[in-house]
Amino acid sequence: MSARDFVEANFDGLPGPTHNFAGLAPGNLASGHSAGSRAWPRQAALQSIDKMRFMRNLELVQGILPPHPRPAPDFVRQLGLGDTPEHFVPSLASSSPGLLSALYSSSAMWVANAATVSPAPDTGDGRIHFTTANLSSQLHRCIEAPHTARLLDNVFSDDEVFTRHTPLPAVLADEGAANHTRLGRDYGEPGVELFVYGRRLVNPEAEQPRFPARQVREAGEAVARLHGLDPHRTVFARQSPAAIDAGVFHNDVIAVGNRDLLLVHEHAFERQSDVLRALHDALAGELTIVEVPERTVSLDRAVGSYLFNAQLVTPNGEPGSQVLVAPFECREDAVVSAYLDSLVRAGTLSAVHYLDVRQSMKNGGGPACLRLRVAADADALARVRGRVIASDDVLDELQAWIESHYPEHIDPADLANPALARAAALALAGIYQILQLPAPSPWPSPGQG
Ligand code: SUG
Repeated sequence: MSARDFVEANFDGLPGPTHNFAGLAPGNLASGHSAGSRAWPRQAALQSIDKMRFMRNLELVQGILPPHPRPAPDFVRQLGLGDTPEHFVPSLASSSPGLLSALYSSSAMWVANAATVSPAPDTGDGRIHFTTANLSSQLHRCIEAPHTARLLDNVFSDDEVFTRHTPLPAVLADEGAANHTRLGRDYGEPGVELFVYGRRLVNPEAEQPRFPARQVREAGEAVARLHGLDPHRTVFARQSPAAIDAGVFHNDVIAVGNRDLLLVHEHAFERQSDVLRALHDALAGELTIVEVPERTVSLDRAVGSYLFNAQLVTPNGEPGSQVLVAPFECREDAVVSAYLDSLVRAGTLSAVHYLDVRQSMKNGGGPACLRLRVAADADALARVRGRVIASDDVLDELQAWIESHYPEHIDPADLANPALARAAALALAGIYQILQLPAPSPWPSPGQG
């Protein structure tokens, strides 16, 4: 297999039937702004299907990861709440509505937070490594980790080419690939992996004045060891506290890289010039860094438009190209769209495309949040289990199922009705069947339990 046979597959998380706006994520400005407003789960999932079709038309390998069961049956049982929605939903709705909305969150759609993935050429044993993220800094997100681990165990089960690591202990808060960037001219040659963190667990820096720093440095260090990465090809960088306080809760809100190109805001990292020099040196100079100045695109504008939460991709048919897939919100911002046009004119980007993922964006998830990158060769991709590599047929079947089984809209008060939990379970069962993945266990019927 030559380095040329490697591609980057993007696995997208499908929004779930209980997608709602609950304002659960402090430091994520969009989540706060949307809190309590009406959400449109069917539209969210159809926007995701359209996105996957769009990426396939760019000749990219597209994967699909299903939504998680909600309201989180395993977690509900662990908390001693039983397992019958008709019992625990109404009682939580009155005693602990915040917990109920966490249980219902569809946040697993942002699979950039599902795991950290290192491609085979970087790892100690020459296999593709996955570490499921524990997402322990937020209640509604830590619920995801056990189911994500099970999904990755099912989909990437072939031990000849994949190695999977369980989530790190919760105290080592880890938010997965959203704080990880893999750089290198070719997907099939050893690259350099950048791990970004917000705080240290041991000898911590001063507290953030406004918003919490989610990722712990020691988590990235553990992942790098577990994946057997070469320490000379691993770089650690701390997020700038000012960026976190401006709403950069993950690094992928302020930087995006692909192969030998890194697009990064001037205020992304602490000691930014040292970080960029370390990356440049580790890649022996084979890296183009575009540092976007504050005077051209301010931090606030970057967070508002999600300019950096775009997918930087190399379509299969265009080796060497760098195409940016950005959210619609970037096109609507005259300053940002003019800036992106200038990158195309300068030849840094071959093209910029804009996508409508507004339902996800309203909770702070742009195109890049919605996907998990897995660089792999054709052999490894052929060993992926389930029907999770998107084809026209799979996407058509998913679309038809979503149109007939997803709720059109959800208001906060709807979470108190156990019928939503039943409808969500039915909708989910069909998705798992279409993707040929083991079905999550159903709720017991109302009479039982
Ligand atoms: O963790 N939003 C997610 C958005 C995650 C975006 N992912 C990346 N940047 N890779 C979060 O903040 C909002 C849920 C709510 O408020 O209902 C939420 O969890």
